Amino acid sequence: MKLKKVLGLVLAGALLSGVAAVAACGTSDAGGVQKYVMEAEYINLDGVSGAGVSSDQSGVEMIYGDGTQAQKDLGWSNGYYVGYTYASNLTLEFVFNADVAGTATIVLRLGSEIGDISLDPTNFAVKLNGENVTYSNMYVENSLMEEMKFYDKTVSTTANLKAGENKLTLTVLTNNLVNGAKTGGPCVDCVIIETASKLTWTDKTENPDRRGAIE
Ligand SMILES: [Ca+2]
Repeated sequence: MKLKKVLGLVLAGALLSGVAAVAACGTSDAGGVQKYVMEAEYINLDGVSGAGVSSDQSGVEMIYGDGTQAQKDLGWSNGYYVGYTYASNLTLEFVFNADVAGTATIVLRLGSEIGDISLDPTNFAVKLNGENVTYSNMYVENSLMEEMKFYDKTVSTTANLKAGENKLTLTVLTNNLVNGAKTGGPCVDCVIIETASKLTWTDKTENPDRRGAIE
């Protein structure tokens, strides 16, 4: 009897915290603006050819992390991120649908393992539906792959989403970010979009498990 009561309380507590969590990541202000998180590890990485500092990786092999709690605790959204972006014209494509046209704030969650880097539109292009998003310099501090620190960088507060399909692309342009000599890019954890438009997309949640498979 006593045990049942305790269990009941624990369950009630879990339910309450569950409700709180849903509310926290749902509508965040009176204007109906919602925050959407698109994980880099769940986009279509097929055909994306990456390169690393000590090893080259492509496609889903560019995903780093195991989705562990420890990795989530490091601040990695969902416990994975995409690295090995050190190739000219490497493009990560985030495709989503908006129910209606509207404006959006776009935030990139980025890290670096190639030293402290400064990203700008000349070495790292951000485009929405083919149009350049002109952002100001993003400084990203160095960290180790296994202890990657991510920083939220706002690239636009006035992005125009169209009704229907939208495509946000991040492209590494030829640069000398690696030791002042070779093309480099950031590690990408996720993209955060805040908008009153209702966004939907399909996550390729199978991506991390496809690593190591011979295809
Ligand atoms: Ca992530």
